[in-house]
Amino acid sequence: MRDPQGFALDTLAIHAGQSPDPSSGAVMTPIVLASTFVQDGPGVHQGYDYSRAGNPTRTALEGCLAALEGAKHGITFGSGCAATTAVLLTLKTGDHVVCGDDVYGGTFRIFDKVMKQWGLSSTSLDMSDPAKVAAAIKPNTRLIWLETPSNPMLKIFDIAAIADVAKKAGVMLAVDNTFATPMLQRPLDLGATMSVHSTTKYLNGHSDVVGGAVLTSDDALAERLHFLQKSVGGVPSPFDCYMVLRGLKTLGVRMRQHVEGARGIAEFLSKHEQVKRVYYPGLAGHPGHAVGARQMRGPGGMISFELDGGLQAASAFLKALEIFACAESLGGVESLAEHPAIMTHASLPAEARAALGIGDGLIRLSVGIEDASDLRKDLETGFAAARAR
Ligand code: P1T
Repeated sequence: MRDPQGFALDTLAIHAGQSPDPSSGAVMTPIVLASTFVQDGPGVHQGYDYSRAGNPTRTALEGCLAALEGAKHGITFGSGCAATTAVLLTLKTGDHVVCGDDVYGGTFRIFDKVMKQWGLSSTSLDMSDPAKVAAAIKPNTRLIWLETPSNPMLKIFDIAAIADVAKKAGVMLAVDNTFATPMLQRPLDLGATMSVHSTTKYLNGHSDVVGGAVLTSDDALAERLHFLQKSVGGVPSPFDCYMVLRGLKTLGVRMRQHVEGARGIAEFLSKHEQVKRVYYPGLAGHPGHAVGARQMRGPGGMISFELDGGLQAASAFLKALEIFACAESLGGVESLAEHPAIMTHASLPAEARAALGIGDGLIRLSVGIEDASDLRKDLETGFAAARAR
């Protein structure tokens, strides 16, 4: 596709960044495994010299992701955590980050256990009130970082309002868009400086790749991120880039199915007597429902809920499931269920988990695209096991 302007997301997901291979006419982007590229003379090459610096399969993926997010530039990494680290490496010792209180445990760990020792400080807060975000900005703040919907409490933060705060303060806004994907939410359209992804999740969609990406239209930031990609070297393999490109082709249909399935399951859970509370932005009672409806094209496929009976009940529930696999991660075609306090968010201090509501009874579901009634039956099996424990 020569110019991605003016095409719908479903079309971009299949064609952006890609064109038939000129050497063979192959319709699918080739997986270029070469680590190095011939030069006609020193410094004279066809745009690629060494695969850490650039690779044609990676370029295709970066083009496709950038088009989907409405960004000028795409920079991909070997994991979502590598993408997050690259963003933080654009800052320097003494800088400060204002961070959403509810983020993936591994993201918190990068802030707390890696970047802190290099002199980067951060303040975590619930960003439901953008005025509180403005109040948390210090003279040395350089970045606001948030997830929406957030992991695992499915909080919704107003990207446009927080982008306004960022703009007034002259700081960057990074939105981790992993849970929504560009099919449901485009942070750059709402004023964010960059959209960050774990491509491991919905973008690849089949639980067989670990990867990450940053999408931005800021030329200077993109140049720095490309430099860091090459210099720090956390690059994705050409094979993994191909796999994500392949997964992206069905992103639109998958996301519509994830949303439809999750809506039904959230309704079902909200009426279940063993469920104390459901966290799903598609439910009218969710505190972020209105903002979510405004900034998203659908509430997504992730649900968390509080099961009655604490850890024993949660454990019996998770063990009894047959279709939902008890596993970390999310966003694949297959349904997953997990226990955030023990699994994905174990690196958060116990007090922080308690303050967020990540307790012993909290279960997070990644609703896959299996038959909805089979999924419901599976959850009923889990509830029966929790009752019988
Ligand atoms: O696992 P990795 O590709 O490095 O991505 C990290 C990451 C970044 N951002 C969000 C919102 C994430 O959810 C993740 C990874 N999350 C899980 C593995 C999980 O089960 O929540």
